[in-house]
Amino acid sequence: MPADFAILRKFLEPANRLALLTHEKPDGDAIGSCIAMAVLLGKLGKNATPCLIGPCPHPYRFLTDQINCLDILDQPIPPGTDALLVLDTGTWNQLGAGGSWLKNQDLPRMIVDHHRTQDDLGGPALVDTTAEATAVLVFQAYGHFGIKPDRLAANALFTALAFDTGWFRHSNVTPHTFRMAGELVDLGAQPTHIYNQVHQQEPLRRMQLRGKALSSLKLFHSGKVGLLRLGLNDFQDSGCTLADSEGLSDLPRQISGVEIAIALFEEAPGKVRVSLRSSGAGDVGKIAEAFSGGGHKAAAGCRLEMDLGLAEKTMLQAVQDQVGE
Ligand SMILES: [Mn+2]
Repeated sequence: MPADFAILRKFLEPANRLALLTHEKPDGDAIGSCIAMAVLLGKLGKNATPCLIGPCPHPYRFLTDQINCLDILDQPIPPGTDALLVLDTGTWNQLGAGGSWLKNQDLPRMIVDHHRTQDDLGGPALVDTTAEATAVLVFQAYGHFGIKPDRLAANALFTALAFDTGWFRHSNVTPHTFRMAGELVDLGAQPTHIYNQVHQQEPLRRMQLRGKALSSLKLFHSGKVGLLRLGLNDFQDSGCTLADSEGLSDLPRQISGVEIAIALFEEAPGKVRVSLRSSGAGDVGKIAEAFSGGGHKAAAGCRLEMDLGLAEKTMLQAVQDQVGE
């Protein structure tokens, strides 16, 4: 359903100073949409501040460095704030610690989002589930108000669009996605610079951990299951923590024929974090649930209280039915 921007216009009319909130662990779309919206509201003569739940993740600082952003866990809401916009989420769960912050604010609020799941956050919502990213709605808002994104906004919108489409690889990409990307480049967006900032700033320790993960890769169940494992010593040797394992769980799926990926990360002696991915018919959410974890059909996780060796046997057995072995 196309978004009705009259609702946004009406909501914004009495507002002069807005705080823009997005979900916890903000990604490219969350941060890019907030920044582009803050620029738009500035051009409409309003004062708008992106408010993040925690510090801005490093890959996106090239954007947040160019505009005043707050960390609401650390800083108070700007005095005189008279309205709130929530971008790229519509659920209390996704707001995490920002949820109680939002509940404590006695201010009108509106939601701008593209996710299907929506709670009642206490205000009107502009939701278009057909949009590739929330940034698509923010870009349309520029059109609605007859304003052109400046270079910062164009870079922020491009970052958001690229992030939520996996750099134009995911199945949500349409001809519209490429047209919007082209328009943003016309407006000054710099895709090469963005890619370098977001994806080519890895610390050496993460690359070394990736090397260890890659050399641990093994195939099981006629090549339909790929498994990698990292022990406590692997993390210690490369100076990494569990947080550095982000993104590694996808590696086994890149092998031809692999339908289910299992990644085992030893977080403490006798404690293993399991990450599961499925690219075929298998439902890894069900497997994780059987071990008190959770997730979706294609991505899920759980924790096991056992050593790595036993965790490997346990998970290989658990996925067996899903790959028809
Ligand atoms: Mn999004």
